[in-house]
Amino acid sequence: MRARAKKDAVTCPYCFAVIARQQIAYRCLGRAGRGVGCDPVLDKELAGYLGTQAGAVLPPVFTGRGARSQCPACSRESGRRVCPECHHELAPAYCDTPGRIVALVGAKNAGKSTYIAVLLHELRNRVGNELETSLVACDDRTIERYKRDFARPLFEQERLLPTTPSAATAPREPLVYLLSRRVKGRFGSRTEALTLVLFDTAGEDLRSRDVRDLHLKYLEAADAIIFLADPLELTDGAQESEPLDVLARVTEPLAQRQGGRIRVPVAVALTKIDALPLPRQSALHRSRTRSGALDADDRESVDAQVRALLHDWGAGDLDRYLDQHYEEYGLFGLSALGAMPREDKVGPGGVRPYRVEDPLLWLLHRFGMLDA
Ligand SMILES: Nc1nc2c(ncn2[C@@H]2O[C@H](COP(=O)(O)OP(=O)(O)OP(=O)(O)O)[C@@H](O)[C@H]2O)c(=O)[nH]1
Ligand SMILES: [Mg+2]
Ligand SMILES: [Zn+2]
Ligand SMILES: [Zn+2]
Repeated sequence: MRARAKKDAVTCPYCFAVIARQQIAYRCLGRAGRGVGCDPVLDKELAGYLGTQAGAVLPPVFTGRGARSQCPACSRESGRRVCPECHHELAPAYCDTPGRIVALVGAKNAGKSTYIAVLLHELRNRVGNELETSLVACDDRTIERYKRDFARPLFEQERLLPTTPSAATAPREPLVYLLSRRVKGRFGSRTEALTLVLFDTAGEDLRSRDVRDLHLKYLEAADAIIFLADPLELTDGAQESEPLDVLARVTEPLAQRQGGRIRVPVAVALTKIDALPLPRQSALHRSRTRSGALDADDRESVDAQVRALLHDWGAGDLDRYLDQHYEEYGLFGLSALGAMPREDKVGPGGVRPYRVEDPLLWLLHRFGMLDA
């Protein structure tokens, strides 16, 4: 397993290189604003990372020290920090408090894109207010892409999201957010953060071994994993379980690298809970009380309820597989849409999510960022 990020090391959330803090590089500000400064040139490292030269013609990268450093070519000071490996810009907030990396995976049609859209929306609004967290996008492209590919279609146009194209045909770039929170400790309060690195992976990519290796670096860098599964795939008694198959493909390489049970906590969430005929008194239908903390009793009953469902459906092998391979896992049930969609639109009541934040609350608690 990757050496746990030490205080003096930062993991680039784009290429996952582990960088000593003093090695974080700078990009010259160029001629922006005032006259003097370097001309833009093709940045080969960044172009390599992006897979295209578009957006990679920029003022040069240089090494230095401190929060700001002087460009050796033009003498202009710059505080714009970049990864020394892939040259992607690193947000100042991320350099200051690099959070634990949370990765998200799931099979095709598991509900990943919808979940990403709704989770971020909730963290911005209701859940963010309740927990007093702040959510900051770590780069401009994250902001643009979230609006264009997720928020606008789902919330404004109320259309379902299209199938995510494979990484083999479309460039793959994560949405990177820093979710931070003031945590009171014995010696005053401090800011702690989770870095949500959300690759909206195409489910089909995790099925092919080749492309899955692309995601391996991502999974190896993760401090926590959220695994989404479509319960309808588990209930239909198919002899080949797609969710388990994908989970195994994700788990095998991690297990091989580190030997023994995997220590990274994994939150396994059944999506589309609204589509299940559940008894009224089900914990999954009960709304979580909004207390600004993790409700341990509620957590236990949801975990137990999902486990019971899995066993009822004859999908107990998923539970056993998790137990064999992970030291710590939590079972969750959630609904991003809150109701069955009609054709390509969300239900008539709009997007009414429930329990989408539960896996994150558990992880926040797990990382000492939230009381129980
Ligand atoms: N009932 C219900 N259906 C949902 C929910 N979330 C997603 N769905 C359905 O599942 C379909 C797939 O959701 P996506 O979010 O696109 O799934 P994905 O995992 O991104 O799929 P790929 O990109 O193809 O891998 C949607 O078009 C909806 O029909 C939910 O909360 N409730
Ligand atoms: Mg998708
Ligand atoms: Zn990088
Ligand atoms: Zn310069």
